[in-house]
Amino acid sequence: MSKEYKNYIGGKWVESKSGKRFESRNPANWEEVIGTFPKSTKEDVADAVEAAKKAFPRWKKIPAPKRGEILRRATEILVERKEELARLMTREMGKVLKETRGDVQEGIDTGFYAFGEGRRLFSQNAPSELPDKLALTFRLPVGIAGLITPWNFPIAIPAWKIFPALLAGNTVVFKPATDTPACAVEFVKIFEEAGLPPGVLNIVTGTGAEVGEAILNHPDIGVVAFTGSIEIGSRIAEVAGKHLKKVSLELGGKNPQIVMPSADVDLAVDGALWGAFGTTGQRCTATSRLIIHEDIYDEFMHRFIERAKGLKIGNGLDESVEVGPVINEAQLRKIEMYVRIGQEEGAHLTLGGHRLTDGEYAKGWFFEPTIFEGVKPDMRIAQEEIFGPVVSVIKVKSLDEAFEVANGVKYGLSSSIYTRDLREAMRAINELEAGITYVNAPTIGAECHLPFGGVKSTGNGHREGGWTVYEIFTEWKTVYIDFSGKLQKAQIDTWEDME
Ligand code: UN1
Repeated sequence: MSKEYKNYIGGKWVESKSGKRFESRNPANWEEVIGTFPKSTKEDVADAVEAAKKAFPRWKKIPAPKRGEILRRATEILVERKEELARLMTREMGKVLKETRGDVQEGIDTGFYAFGEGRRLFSQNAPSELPDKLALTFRLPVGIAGLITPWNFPIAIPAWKIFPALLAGNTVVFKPATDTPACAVEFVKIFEEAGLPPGVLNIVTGTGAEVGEAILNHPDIGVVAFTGSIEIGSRIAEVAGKHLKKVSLELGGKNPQIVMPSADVDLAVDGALWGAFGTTGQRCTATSRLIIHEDIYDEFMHRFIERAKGLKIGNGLDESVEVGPVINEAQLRKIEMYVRIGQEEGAHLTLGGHRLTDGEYAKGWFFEPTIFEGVKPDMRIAQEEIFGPVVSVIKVKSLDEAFEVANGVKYGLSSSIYTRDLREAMRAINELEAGITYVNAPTIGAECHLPFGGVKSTGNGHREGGWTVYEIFTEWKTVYIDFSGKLQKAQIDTWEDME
């Protein structure tokens, strides 16, 4: 049944001033409309910013542990709704139920972590260089946070941004991806039910070109956090730079899994299957390059291809399905384009490469798990993010060559090495240019309480997750308290003057 959803601005559910709507459809069956949503404009964003601005002074004054309690209530509601939201997410976004449950769970973990952080938000003190003077620091909220999120983790990624932004005392204008607005609106309803004051969290649905741009260009938004593509990310950095906004970007990857001859091959195959084809390859942490040492190549590839052939593709609501559809037609076309590019570049298409259209697949965006062998490191299929169930396999002669290949891309999010040799593992930790390195585990599956993000063009130096996300959503205030009762001069008074 299709629902009519609205924007949530200043504690009220409202239509867009445009009067227009857009649809969200099920990628496993495009005849199913999940809901219709306001196609919002600059004016709607201005209203949301106004509401967030009005709510900010009061929200900021509530002590962080008390803000945390409201977020804990929201998280408890999320726990109760886990199954319902997971089912909605599978219908709206396509990934299989086990994974959508995991997605909601990641939101839950993040919410409880933020609740705990309400009693921490640690700052540091340092000795003053002058007597009878204290030097302290505090974290302050930035102000209004503009949060722009992707469709591949429809609850987890909004949760990563919303919970810490709110806990730190910011108010929020949230623009979810146009492919998953139902999950986003349902998530916002939970905060309303938990008693979040009006205006503290606002959602405005619509396109990047309208709503996203309006957020970027609004002078009253102090910090923008975005997860998505390099193209949009650099546009955001450019505009935010012009307006001197804080900005945090997480922009994808071309994540390698290295397999060395000493590896437990079955474990490495398990990891590669999950990393490359889990979430239909649509994670920014997905394994999109397998870098396999020549001595183990045939053994690994034989088992990997056999297992990949057996993966069950279908509607994610069927608990036995392992690989759901891709998100939409545009994404499917992009994957098809990369398959063509790979073939033209001379890579060998070992498995898959086609869209599925028969029977139950007829009305969905299903694509076969796809393996390219004979890939050279400089081919486009080894360099560019495809964001689908496509993995490029590169054969190497040594660990040094594996590092060179792994590091030879502009991205640097996640990475993995399978080896039983401690020296190889330690070298990988040192030498892989990535924000995350796994040893004997796949490139996906980061945990919410540790820093998440990447180096090089994957981001702009920030880390979401863990304690580091609070650097994004707070500003430091340094306080000096001089209780000497006289004028003391830093850098000028000597210790003899102080005696
Ligand atoms: C993403 O794809 O943008 O580490 C996030 C992982 C998940 C998060 C992925 N916890 O794979």
